[in-house]
Amino acid sequence: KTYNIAVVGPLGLVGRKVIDILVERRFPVGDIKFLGTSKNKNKKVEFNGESILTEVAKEGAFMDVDIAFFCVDSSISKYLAPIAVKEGAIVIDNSSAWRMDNNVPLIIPEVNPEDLHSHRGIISNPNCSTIQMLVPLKPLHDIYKIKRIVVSTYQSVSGTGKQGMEELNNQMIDYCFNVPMTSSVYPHQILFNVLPHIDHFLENGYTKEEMKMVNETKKILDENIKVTATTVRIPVFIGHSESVNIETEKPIKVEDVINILEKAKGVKVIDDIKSNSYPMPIHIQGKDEVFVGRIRKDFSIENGINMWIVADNLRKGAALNSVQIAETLIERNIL
Ligand code: 2RA
Repeated sequence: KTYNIAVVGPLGLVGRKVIDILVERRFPVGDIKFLGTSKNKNKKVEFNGESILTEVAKEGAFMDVDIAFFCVDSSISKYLAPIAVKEGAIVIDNSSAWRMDNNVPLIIPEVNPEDLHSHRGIISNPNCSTIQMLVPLKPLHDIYKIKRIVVSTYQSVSGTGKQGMEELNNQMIDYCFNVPMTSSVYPHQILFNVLPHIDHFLENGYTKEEMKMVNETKKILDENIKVTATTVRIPVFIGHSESVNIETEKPIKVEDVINILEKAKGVKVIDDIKSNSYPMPIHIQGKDEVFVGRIRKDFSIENGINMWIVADNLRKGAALNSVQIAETLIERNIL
């Protein structure tokens, strides 16, 4: 059996990755259409050696679609996803528009696939930094019950989209030619800098990105977990890194954590300090797994562990997770 697919926003970083990953994973695609703005109509998009022209994403475009991957801004998703559902498609949405909606499951296939059964047409893909944190924490939570998470992130500019990558690239060129750098995407220079600021500031003093990590973790893993986050943008093109500290209810040993994570689905442990081996963005680009290293005891509390988590934010943090959601829908026969 094959499924008719629409990719909404096929020219963005995540949309393009969804298209690549559908081919790579031999997803059972029947017909496929690429839907964008009227400005981007009739642009060529390659799919499996074929050149397909983009169409306009509008009412009526989803009549013959089984699964629509939405890789667009929240405002577009808010308006268009209900239309797609009404026309018979299941929407897998990458924006933050629906994540905290009680009627919309927020899914990481390795963590909470069972929540898919309650979907009413729209399924939300979590924020990239939440996804890569929860893939390794889920098997630990199942055994040791995590009480509190303290996370600091080191997020690449591709998390902002093409324009973030272009800004870092342009600042590198300006630096090389000794001309003044300009910043328009970020409030400060990103080259040679670190910005403790992702998305906008909220009234409570945290950024929206920080509160996404708090709220999404509660919705996906356990509403009783306490989470505090500091999210930071760094001058790396692809790959988000995270320093994660967990405090558990039950006693927890480093050797057991390593054993559990080595067997966990979607996780790869790289942890050998004697050979300076730990996960880094330069090595994980293009990889599907979530990489964990620097696993060590937190000596400041009774039951605590520190770890370093790195993943390709465009793949597991976005496009791959979306395609895995679609695969899980098929496996569980809930399309
Ligand atoms: C970022 N979390 O890295 C965003 C992308 N979804 O900015």
